[in-house]
Amino acid sequence: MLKKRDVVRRVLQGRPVRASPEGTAFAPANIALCKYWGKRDEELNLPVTSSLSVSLGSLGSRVSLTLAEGADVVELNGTVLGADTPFTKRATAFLDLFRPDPSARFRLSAENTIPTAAGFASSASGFAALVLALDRLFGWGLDRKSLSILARLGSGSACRSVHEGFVEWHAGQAADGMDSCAERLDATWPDLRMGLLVVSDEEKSIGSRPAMKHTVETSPLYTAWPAKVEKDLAALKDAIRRRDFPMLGRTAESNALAMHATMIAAWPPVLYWLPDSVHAMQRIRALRDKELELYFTMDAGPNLKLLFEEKDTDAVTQAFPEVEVVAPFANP
Ligand code: 2P0
Repeated sequence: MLKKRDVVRRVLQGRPVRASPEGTAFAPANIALCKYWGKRDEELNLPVTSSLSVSLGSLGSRVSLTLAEGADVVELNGTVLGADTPFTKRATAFLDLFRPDPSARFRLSAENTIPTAAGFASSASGFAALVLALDRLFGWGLDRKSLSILARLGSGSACRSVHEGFVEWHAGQAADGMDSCAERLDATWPDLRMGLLVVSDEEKSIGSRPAMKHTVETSPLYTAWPAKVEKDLAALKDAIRRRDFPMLGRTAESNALAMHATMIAAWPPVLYWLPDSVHAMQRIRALRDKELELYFTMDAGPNLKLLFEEKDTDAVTQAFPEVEVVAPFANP
């Protein structure tokens, strides 16, 4: 079994280290239209299937990194965190892979521009920004493919956050995962909008990592998932190519519901939906019946991400005044 450290060695082999005083980088958050759900390798975060996402432009994470003396210091949104917080433990365990010598220490400062109170996961943008910051700090000059592979070792979906726009994460087949990386699709969609709809910002009952593993191990519906993904990926790429919004929306919504179906069929079941999540789904359906082209996707939590086009922004914000609208392809 290969370890993360072996992969880091393969990616960095022969790279000279030219440390600069500081490495700073930004990476966008991403929302999958075709989900990553299930691993073939837990250690390397290698997925069972490919997935496809859209990055959220200026919403994401900024990370600054310097080498330090004494002990690692981890700061999040201006507050220094304790050494035993989950955030610090996960960040420093990842940094262990990159210390130039065992006694080297880092000062890491992370800021999320995605609303933290909104309960939207920032581990993808966080690990992507951290890898980009490491690349700058050490002057590796890695290409996007290598950066994507390193980000995946932190969190699977982070490999998609090294790119803007529409991004496909190729599952790959190699045991060391050197072919499991994200690639930007050559397409834009300036009128595409995503609405972040917060149903609850409470800590979820089970994290996506254990939920994914539990689903693969116990859900009888999981065997249907790879075929569903294959079909949806092809449909999404076709919809993007042709700018066919109903097809994009339908496919993304159906893919998210199918992912949730696999977890609901696990035992014990994993049910992230709250009454307000279902209420929002029903309202979206009712608005669609009145000819509003509005769809949704959901991740491992109770919140919804609405999908619509720019021309329908007023109608959507009237129906959901609390929604935060994101234009993934707008220039900052
Ligand atoms: C996704 N999710 O494609 C899917 C949909 C959640 C639901 O990627 O264990 O935090 O670090 O590889 O990337 C969340 O999983 O999991 C995720 P790890 P990650 O966006």
